[in-house]
Amino acid sequence: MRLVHAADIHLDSPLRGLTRLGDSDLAQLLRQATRRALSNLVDLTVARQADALLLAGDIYDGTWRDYATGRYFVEQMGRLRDSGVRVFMISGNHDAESEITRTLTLPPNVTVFGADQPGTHEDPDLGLAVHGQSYATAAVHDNLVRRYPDALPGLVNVGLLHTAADGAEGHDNYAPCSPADLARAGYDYFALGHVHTHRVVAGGEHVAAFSGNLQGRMPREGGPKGALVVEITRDAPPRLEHVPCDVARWAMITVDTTGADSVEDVLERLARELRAARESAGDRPVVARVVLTGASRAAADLADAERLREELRSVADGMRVCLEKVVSRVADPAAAGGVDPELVASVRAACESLGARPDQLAPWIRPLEREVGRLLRGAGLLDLNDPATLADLAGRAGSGLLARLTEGEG
Ligand SMILES: [Mn+2]
Repeated sequence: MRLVHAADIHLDSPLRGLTRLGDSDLAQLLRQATRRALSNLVDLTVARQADALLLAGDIYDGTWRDYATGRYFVEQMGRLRDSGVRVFMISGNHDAESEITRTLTLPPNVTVFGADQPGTHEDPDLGLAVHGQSYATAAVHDNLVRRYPDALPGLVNVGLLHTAADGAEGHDNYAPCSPADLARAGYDYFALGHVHTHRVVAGGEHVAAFSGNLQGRMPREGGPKGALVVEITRDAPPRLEHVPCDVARWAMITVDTTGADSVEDVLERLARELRAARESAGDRPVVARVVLTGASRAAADLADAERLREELRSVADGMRVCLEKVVSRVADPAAAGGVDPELVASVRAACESLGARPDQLAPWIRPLEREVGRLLRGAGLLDLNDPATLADLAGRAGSGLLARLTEGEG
């Protein structure tokens, strides 16, 4: 059996940062991005000849501003009906029963689970049993999966759950549950929603996974976004394939400027990061937020926000990356109470010269040699007359000192 699992479509959700992009073609595309990603999901489901599409909540971002949002979803589900694909869906915190005030009738291939209690829908033709429960209200703090029905014998069993699972940074801790709770239901596959990053929560015989959201909507939702194609066979654990459905990529790019001596150095580091984001995005437009961190002697030049933005923009333009925002947190090493890189460089040079000519140490070593030289030699610990030993001691003292000077950096 082949299923496609998606979640967190957040259809027509307003994407952040669009005002900064003005009225460009890119801003237009981003406004349509969640819709186009849904249409890509339908294309994928049909192209892979999936038996069913599973939607694990937060299909909508909240109640519809007007019926156009609902009409678009109905239309896309209609395309699946025409291809003979069934759809099983639950609502999440964003589209809980309490949040959505408008409704439209969905085509008959779509099954929506109720919110009062967990339910099961069987499809004997497919040999499939789907278990799930929608959210009645936005904030669900109970462990819902504990009350999910047991797997039905002789069928492929799949669960739908909107959950934070065992916790995820940046996501409300709704319907929490452990991987063991999910495995206990004994389903072949658990399709999870809510966490916007693709992640396999439980492996082995009873697989549970987040598909992540379908389209990134802000810098911290960077990287490929899409759906999971799930292959379920009789004698092996389900196989998952993450397939991008997004039409534009977000990237959060942090450039550590520590040790960069000039704006050119910083731009070179940025170019490397942008190139990586560009390559992973394929043909899609990339929208990046750039954050500069660290302590650099270029801090004063980077402090001019307008110049910085223009400098960074020309690098980004060359890579066909759009800058959503530029944030500089670069500290001046001297002003920040750090150690002046020039001082570090002189200490390093002094250590090197001492290591090369350890006889310079002799005047300092002589009193020590008089007091304990014989004892140290006798114990086989140190020979203070041996130039190689002195060079080693000088080297170690130097690297210790340098480590103390630079430990606040980075
Ligand atoms: Mn959610």
